[in-house]
Amino acid sequence: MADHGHHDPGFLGKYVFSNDHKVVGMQYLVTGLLMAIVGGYFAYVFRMQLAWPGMNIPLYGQLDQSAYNGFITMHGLTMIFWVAMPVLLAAFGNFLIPMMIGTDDMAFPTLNMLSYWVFFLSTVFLIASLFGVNEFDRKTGEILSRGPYGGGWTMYPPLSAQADMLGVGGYGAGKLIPHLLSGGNLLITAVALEFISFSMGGINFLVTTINMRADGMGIMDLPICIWMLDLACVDFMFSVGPLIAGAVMLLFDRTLGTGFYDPNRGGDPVLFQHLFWFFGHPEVYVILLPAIGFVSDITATFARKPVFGYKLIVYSGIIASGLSFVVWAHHQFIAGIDPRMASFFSLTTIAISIPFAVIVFAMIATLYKSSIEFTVPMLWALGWMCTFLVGGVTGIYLGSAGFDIYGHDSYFVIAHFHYTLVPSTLFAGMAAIHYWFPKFIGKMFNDTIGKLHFWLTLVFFNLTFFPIFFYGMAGQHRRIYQYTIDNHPSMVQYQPIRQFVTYMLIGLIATQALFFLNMIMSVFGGEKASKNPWKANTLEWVADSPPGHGNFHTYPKVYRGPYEFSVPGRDSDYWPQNEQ
Ligand code: HEM
Ligand SMILES: [Cu+2]
Repeated sequence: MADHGHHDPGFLGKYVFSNDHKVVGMQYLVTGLLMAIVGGYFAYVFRMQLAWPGMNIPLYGQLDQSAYNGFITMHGLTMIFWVAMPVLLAAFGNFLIPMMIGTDDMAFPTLNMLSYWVFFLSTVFLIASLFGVNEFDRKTGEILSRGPYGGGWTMYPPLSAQADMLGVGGYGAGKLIPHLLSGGNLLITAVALEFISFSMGGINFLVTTINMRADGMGIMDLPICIWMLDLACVDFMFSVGPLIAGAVMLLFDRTLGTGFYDPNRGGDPVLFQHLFWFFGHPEVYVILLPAIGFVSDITATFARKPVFGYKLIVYSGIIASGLSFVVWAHHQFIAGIDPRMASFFSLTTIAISIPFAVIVFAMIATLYKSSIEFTVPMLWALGWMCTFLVGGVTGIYLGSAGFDIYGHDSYFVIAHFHYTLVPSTLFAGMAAIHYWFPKFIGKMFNDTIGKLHFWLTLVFFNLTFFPIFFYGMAGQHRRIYQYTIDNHPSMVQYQPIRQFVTYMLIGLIATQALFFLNMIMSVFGGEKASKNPWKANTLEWVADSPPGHGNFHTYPKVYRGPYEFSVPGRDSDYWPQNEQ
């Protein structure tokens, strides 16, 4: 605080290699938003192929089958690891944790900076993997074709472990290099770097919350949003180890010719599925939990009511985080697991829906009999509730093995998880951006453009993804290049729906231009934000907008919980945590 800011760090130190948590947060946010454009572009290209097979796609050209596989793989990976996680967890974790607990920075600011730059490096590897080596001449080492890895975002063996597809065998040592630079190897490296980066971030988040809370702030005075960000870190850090081990073994299978996963070499491909989903399921909560946190906080502010059941929400979050480690095999019901195991995982999966249902009901109870202010962040928060509900409920269907044996790998699954991920990343992410942007940039957004952006997104999102449930139920299999009379005769009739949802996707993507426009307009010409434009209680609103280096002029003291709205007998309808 007092000792901050008396030396001039220069441009590089201030904006590039800064260890100020707000700059690191902004770096994550900007990288995440740019990657959203990349991920959205992939989706546009492969959806165009599905709607009008073989067409010359504007802004791309003709998409051949292996590029199609590459694009669906890269879309999934990019959206989950380079958009949802950096925006929801890393950007907002960085912005909010120190400010909401009333301190000047993270516990380990240098580690924090390093976390971003390792993430940046992972992004470079991800982009490089788009141009990875597909085929090369084993004798001369000459590269014959390039392209992204196309084995799906889960990278299941045996396909992903097949060394000979990649050129292993019969090459001289000098010809090794092109093979090592295959899209798959670059991708595994990118994901590994990303995990290192998020582990550094996660340690920082937890240590900061545990050790650096303002005077008087007990853990039950933390905003729900901080609870959820931290639980997401716990989920991430306790689940990522097995996947890292699994990924190293996969890399060995691909490069050194080991046989962990390849049955021809004595391995077991299902082992990878276990290692992947032991991480993969908690990972979906790494994305969901921050979203729940943002929505809870924003709902309370604009309902002008205390969050209903603070403890209930916190405990439900803890229970769900714990349970998230014992549901993973619901992704493997058709992998030949023992039916008794399948029953166990069905039960745990249905059980885990209970805490989430509790949380959503608590949010609805917060809204009950309140006078809602329909601001732009509140609209996004309400939008999250309505849309996520569809994703949560369809998850319960899929969790019962009997249904999933039919539904697995169909477009029903695609529709399910887009109704969980898009609400959490786009809706809750937009809620958070619109709510906290005035604090971090010091400018307000334009309300009219904000509302237009919200309503158009809501309509286009539903029209893009809801119809997919129908052909999913009809049995349309995912990861297919085109549905022809020869390969999928019963699916040909759905071509008009495939075209419709593609038009809607273009609408959805185009609508996002409104957001970028709004952001640019408000940065350069927006109305100046006051310290506490929404009249909220949490500590970040005590600081200037935007907060200077060190955040607060003096460390705030905390006297009460974060949600004391409409307290009877007070003149104002809010009561900041730091006011006596
Ligand atoms: C109420 C909670 C949820 C339940 C009960 C649930 C259940 C399931 C089940 C059983 C599957 C496997 C379907 C199959 O492959 O046959 C699945 C797939 C999936 N779910 Fe959920 N889910 C829930 C929430 C979420 C959330 C919050 C997210 C993300 C934020 C999510 C993301 C996914 C993804 C990405 C897949 C597909 C993975 C793939 O095969 O590529 N789910 N879900
Ligand atoms: Cu799962």
